[in-house]
Amino acid sequence: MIKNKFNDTTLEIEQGNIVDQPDCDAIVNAANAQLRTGGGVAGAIHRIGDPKLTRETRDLAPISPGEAVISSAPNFPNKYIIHCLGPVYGRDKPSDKLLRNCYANALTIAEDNGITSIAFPAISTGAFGYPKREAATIAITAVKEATHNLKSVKLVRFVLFGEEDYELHKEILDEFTD
Ligand code: AR6
Repeated sequence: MIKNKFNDTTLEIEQGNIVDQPDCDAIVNAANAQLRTGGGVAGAIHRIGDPKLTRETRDLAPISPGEAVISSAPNFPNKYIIHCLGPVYGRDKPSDKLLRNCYANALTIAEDNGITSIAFPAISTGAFGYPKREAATIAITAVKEATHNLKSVKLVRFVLFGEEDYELHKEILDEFTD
């Protein structure tokens, strides 16, 4: 795990599973527009949270690329799940802006709900095909920019499934270090 502080917020990069972040108030789902179960992150989250989770999220759907919504976190140790719809790379444009919006909107919702710690997966980099290096740069830039306005959120953790993704994020965070 590596970490870096921007303003009053610590940014952590960790290798692991998004469904196993018991010390975070909120975890983020790399959702689909209908906020249903799916593959990857959405599958892992809904396997634990359903059927209660889908009963709750179906009233919040559909959402558009870049948008984020919040639900409770049934069967999880966390208080909330924030569901973000990332852009499908090459289809939802401008992809970079839409991906940035996911992180910015999720953090705004976190602030509004008094969340102090939040864990993100690498949104759009699985089924949605976003090139990993570009996505990692956008994610870290978006969080770093958002820290100027964060009061409640003190910890933002990026949870990377694979070792390669973890190393890539570490490398990019290093580039951001003054
Ligand atoms: N914990 C952390 N990271 C994970 C996990 C996990 N349990 N599982 C996968 N990843 P994806 P997307 C990584 O496909 O690209 C779904 O089917 C994965 O290696 O979950 O935003 C939904 O229903 C990848 O780097 O999300 C949507 O239709 C990253 O998380 C669609 O996929 C994101 O992969 C969303 O696609």
